[in-house]
Amino acid sequence: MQNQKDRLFTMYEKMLLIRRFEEAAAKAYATGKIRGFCHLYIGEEPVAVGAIQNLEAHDYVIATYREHGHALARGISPREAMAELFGKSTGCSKGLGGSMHFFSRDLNFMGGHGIVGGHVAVATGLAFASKYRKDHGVTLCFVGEGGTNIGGFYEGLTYASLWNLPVVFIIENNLYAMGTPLYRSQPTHDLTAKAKAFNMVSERIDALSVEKVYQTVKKAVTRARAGLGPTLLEMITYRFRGHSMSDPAKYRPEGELEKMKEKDPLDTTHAKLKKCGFTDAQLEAVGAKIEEQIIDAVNFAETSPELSYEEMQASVFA
Ligand SMILES: Cc1ncc(C[n+]2csc(CCOP(=O)(O)OP(=O)(O)O)c2C)c(N)n1
Repeated sequence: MQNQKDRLFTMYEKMLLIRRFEEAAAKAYATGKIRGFCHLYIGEEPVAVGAIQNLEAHDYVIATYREHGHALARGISPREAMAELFGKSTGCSKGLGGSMHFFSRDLNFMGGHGIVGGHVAVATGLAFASKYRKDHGVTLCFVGEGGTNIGGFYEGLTYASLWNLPVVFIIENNLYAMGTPLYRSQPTHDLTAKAKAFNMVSERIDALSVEKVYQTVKKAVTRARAGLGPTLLEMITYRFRGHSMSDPAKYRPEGELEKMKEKDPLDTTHAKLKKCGFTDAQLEAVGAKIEEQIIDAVNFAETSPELSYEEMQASVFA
């Protein structure tokens, strides 16, 4: 088991990998190498990293279309992730899914889902499978705050609670559902209020600290693994970019983004690591290693072949 200091270093490394991956994806998108939808996770890194750090190999992760970060945190390689964005056969979904549909059966990473909130019911099914097999597996389900207004969310939470399933629902509340701010779409600002209807344990936290996310999810995962049932967590976070690559994000109040950037979780974690005794050289070395990994991932994606017509056809039901 890692001590607290080393765990923070590991989580910093993962957050930095996600940040640099997303920056490279934005660049490739701007030059037309990535097409279709592309939703970046920049600013929200502590949520996926802190949460997934708690998992074992037989646990499940399921997420929305903003899932590049969760996939990398779960262990999908930057090469496979970038190749998926480029639509290449070497991608984690063979280039057939693209940005919104990362998938890995080996890593129990069950997507990548484009239908807002629909995957919450799938998460409940995954947790049911773990309980049925009695393997003590836990499912982490990530959903946006907008997704909590959707029918699938209520269906998923109802059965998770009724059947006491080992699942942790994590609301990634980044304050905007596309361009709609929270106050225009939700009658309550405390989304854990929704847990009461399902008699479910809940907690709401400021998710700018990766260590805080880790500790909060740890409690919920421990409960789930012990057969004590589901938890609903609300994590207050912020996305630094628009909803997708085609959104200039003009709907934010002036100065909000700049204020949030002053609390950039990567900067605060970097500062914490220095306080813990990590040297500039150590932190620069991790940055350099990640830069190399990202350059390698982009080269790999660029030079990988596309799927053949026959291979594509084999994936189509007619
Ligand atoms: C069922 C459904 N309705 C609408 C959409 C269009 N849509 C895509 S993303 C989105 C906003 C979702 O916001 P939120 O759940 O808060 O997640 P975020 O993008 O902020 O991470 C909407 C309405 C969709 N994909 N699926």
